Amino acid sequence: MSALESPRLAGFPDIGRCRVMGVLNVTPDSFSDGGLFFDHGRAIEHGRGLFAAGADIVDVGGESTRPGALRVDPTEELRRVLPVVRALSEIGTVSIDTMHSEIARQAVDAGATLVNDVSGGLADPAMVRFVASSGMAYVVMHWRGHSVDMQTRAIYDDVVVDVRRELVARIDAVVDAGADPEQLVLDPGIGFAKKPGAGHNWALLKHLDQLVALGRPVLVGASRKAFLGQLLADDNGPRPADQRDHASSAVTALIAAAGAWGVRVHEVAADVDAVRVAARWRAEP
Ligand code: PMM
Repeated sequence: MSALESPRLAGFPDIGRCRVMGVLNVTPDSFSDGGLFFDHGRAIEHGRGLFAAGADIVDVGGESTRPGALRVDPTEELRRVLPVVRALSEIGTVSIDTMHSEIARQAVDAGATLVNDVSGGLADPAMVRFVASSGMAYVVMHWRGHSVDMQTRAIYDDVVVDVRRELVARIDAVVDAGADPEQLVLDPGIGFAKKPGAGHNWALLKHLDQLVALGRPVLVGASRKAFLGQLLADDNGPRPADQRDHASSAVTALIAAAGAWGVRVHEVAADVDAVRVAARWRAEP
């Protein structure tokens, strides 16, 4: 496989550039858009807007995973996401951001075509069985534990080597459960058990080639995250989440230029331009 060929992902033809996944959190408490789209009507309207702005995928989630967040009852999570998944699946490609296999199953029945599990199958043992039996495309993210105390687990000898090794272990577990490797997308889990102050996120982004080299599509969710707020801090403290979009687009261009399959972002229009720049950059001999 040449550097410019993408690995195959079940159900997703190559589009010749990094995909843009728009974030749609149907939650009251996500770190950057919490509460804005908690109402189904507003969530669906925002999802339509993300597609209109050029999103290739809209990622619908009903549980905040910001550092310190508490778990949401699965019945409530399902109530939040299902009507939104159903409505948006009629107009575009939808992924379901959940750690629960039952929510993934119902979202897939409602039209979702990608399961985005930030726990990489660790939170719900039934998830890998569902992924194997359904044949759905599945995002395996690097994860060390639930959000409530995940930052206490951000201890690494070498964050790039350790995250890569732990992701390979998750690939093995999902494939051992019967999944086809062509179902899998890898994600370094920016901000999840990664300390902004320790440089973990920057190291993973700078050495993204180490994950791309595993031969599976790589998705990265860096948009508006705390490490950018810290980079852009001034005397008032970290730059607030809703003022991190220019930096997010710069990071998107770098991630796409490094050969990522997708970026998970909030400000879709700018990031579509950024991935187009990166595609042209990569095409130049
Ligand atoms: N980050 C968040 C939620 N879901 N999914 C994947 N695959 N990768 C991520 O980095 C990721 C995710 C948290 O961010 P949000 O509050 O903006 O949704």
